[in-house]
Amino acid sequence: MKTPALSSELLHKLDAYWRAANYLSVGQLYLLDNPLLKRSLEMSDIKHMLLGHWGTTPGQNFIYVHLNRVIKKYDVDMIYVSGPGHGGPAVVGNTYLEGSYSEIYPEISQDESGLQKLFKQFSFPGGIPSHASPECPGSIHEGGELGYSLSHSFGAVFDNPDLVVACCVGDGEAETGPLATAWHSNKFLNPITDGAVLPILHLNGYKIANPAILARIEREELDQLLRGYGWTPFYVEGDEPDLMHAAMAETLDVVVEQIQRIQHEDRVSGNTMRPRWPMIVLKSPKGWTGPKVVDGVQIEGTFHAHQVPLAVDTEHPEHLKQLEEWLRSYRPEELFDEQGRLIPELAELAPTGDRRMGANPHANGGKLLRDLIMPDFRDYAVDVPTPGSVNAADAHELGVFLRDVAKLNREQRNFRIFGPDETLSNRLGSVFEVTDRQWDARTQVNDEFLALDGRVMEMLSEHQCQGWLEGYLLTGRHGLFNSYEAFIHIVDSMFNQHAKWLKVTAGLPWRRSIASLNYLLASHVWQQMHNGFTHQDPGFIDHVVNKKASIVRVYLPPDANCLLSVWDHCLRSRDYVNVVIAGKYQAPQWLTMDEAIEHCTAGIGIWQWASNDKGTEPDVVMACCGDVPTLETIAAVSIMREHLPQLKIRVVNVVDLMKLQPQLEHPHGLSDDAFDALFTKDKHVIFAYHAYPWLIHRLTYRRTNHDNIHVRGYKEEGTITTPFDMTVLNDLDRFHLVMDTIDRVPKTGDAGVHLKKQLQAKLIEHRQYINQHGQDMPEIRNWKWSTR
Ligand SMILES: Cc1ncc(C[n+]2csc(CCOP(=O)(O)OP(=O)(O)O)c2C)c(N)n1
Ligand SMILES: [Mg+2]
Repeated sequence: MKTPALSSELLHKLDAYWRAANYLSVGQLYLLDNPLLKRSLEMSDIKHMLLGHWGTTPGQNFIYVHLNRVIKKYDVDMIYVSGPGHGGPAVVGNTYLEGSYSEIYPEISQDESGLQKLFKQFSFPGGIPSHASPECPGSIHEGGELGYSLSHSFGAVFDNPDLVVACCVGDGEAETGPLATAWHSNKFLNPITDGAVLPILHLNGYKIANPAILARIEREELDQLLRGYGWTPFYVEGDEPDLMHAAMAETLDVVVEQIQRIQHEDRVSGNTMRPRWPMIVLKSPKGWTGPKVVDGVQIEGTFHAHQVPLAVDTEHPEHLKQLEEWLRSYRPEELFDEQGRLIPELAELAPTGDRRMGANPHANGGKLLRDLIMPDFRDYAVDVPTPGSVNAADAHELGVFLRDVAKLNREQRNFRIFGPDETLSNRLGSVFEVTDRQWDARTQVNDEFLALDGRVMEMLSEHQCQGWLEGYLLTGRHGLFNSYEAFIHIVDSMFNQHAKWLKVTAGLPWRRSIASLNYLLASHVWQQMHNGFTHQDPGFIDHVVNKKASIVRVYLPPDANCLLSVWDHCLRSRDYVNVVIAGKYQAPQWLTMDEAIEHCTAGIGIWQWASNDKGTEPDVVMACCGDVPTLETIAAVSIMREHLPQLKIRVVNVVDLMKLQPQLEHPHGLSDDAFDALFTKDKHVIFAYHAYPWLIHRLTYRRTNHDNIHVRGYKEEGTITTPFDMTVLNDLDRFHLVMDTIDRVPKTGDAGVHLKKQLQAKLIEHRQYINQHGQDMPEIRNWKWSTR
């Protein structure tokens, strides 16, 4: 007969440890004082505002305690991801019990006074949030917004062959779109070079106020669902603690051994079949071990257990006694000594040193971060003898550079490119000269660039790409997410959460810097010839700039050399979210590499070669931001310099959008003097902008000359049409820009009136031409910059 995983002595110790974790959790929810219950509870011991979540917490405590056991038994390098991160008391309590919490926060000491502070600080002004927030050691996943636990877990194990991420998935969380498709991540995991994710689906039956779907379908259906996603589920179910401890221990031994066997077989014996990785379904009551009934209402095992199950206040004085009974049911006097320290027989159950999940360096990824080996981006320069004399596809040029980033860091295995399905269509195909898309599902003869090992991760789920990349970055690696500009909105909310995480971690000295989250949005609003209106939406920028100025950066490089310079910067930067928008089609190149470096370092500047205001105040400032608006502006300037030669024009190009904001609001912001020096205090500024025009007003509304800034941008006019017509539909084309200038600058006089008439006729000619020929007029297609 097989010996049980747990001796009865160990079983009782594990149960005691679990009781200690549960006790700490209830203490965090309720207690201001009297942390060891050395005297009877009084109303003054209770917090005035009772905040937090009990329902998920005992189950997560149970999981954590059992993970500790297998970490020790098998010496597993493991971190824990709490999908329902609202179970904050569980991760805080467990990291406190294992000692990692007090090492980071010495004032929360492992004694009675530390316990009191631990309890008080939870969900308390000046204290800590109720989730597995950045303040919590061992966390890479706050779990406030549900749905991303599995994606983060997979991101963490890519290129970490020895790491196992145990991921608690809420049965409610499992209903979210991102989580529902995250099960497929197993088709992207390389068992040889990546680690393993152990999902633990927490079937506690309920969400906030509803049953969870997966808890209300038949076992066979659930089993088929999980097996259909490629997993091998193991079930641990019940509510009787001793039986549950025995079952969980036994099951965890089986799954850990299975994970090790799979890895061993693939790594040593060269098995190449996609493994059916094990997972656990843990069915336990919501609010397990808490009050069974309160005021006649069933609590344990129902959705009523979700938050604080027992209101203890002056209106419910009788609940004070019930709370005391609940707390005493864990028998704290058997768990903590007189000084409030966990007794040694229990403390020794936790792993030690970096094996403690709260101290594992993977969960403070900056500790493991190694700089990328960077090629010299100047070597990838497009040769630009004179402005506008050559064409290139910006994203393609970047792809050549990224190819070599991938190549140079092949040994380090710390750089990956994520995207839904668009690495090729975003013109980054050069990377496939040195690597492939990682793929562990079946392959067929006509497949291209698919391999078990590859630096490119493509799954048609923006949520997965974002979640994987976040997990990858948070565990100390580098990467980028390339996507269509319109569809990056799908992850607006995930971006929010990551930006919030970065903001909070910036205030935690023990959290080390991590690589920035870099977005490359090629296939932008102005270049959607294949797709039309659905694919035309430049609003992600508007969303991004709501976040803390210390975190977000937005770049719109006008040409390939600028794009290269910007990316060199982004890949070296830390703790930011960088959004870079770039074109992918052949377009005029403006700056030499040296000029591009100077321009991008400044972030904004006057293009002297296009301007004719040398040494004087201009009559008009033609400002531009984005590759297509820059092209239209330069073309407009060439028309004006030919037809209105007396007009003094200054061209200002913006690469770094945040330059426009006041210095006080963004670290990149120009001083008012510097802004006025570029945009003047009183001249008209015709501003051609890549995205929705209102943002430029929002960024510049405090500037001296704001009343004279007239912005042209995307105003939600789109369809399948020619590239130039897209700008015409939105009044951003060269002709409109010139007509705008004529309308606003009296100095253009009769010559201006005459020119305007010609341009109006041109617009009619344009419409007729494209309707007849289906492409732009030759004078548009073949236009080149020149000043006569
Ligand atoms: C995306 C998202 N939608 C809604 C919520 C609000 N919310 C918080 S907890 C919760 C229920 C979670 O249920 P489950 O995942 O089963 O967690 P548990 O039962 O373990 O508490 C909901 C809907 C949220 N946090 N995130
Ligand atoms: Mg639930």
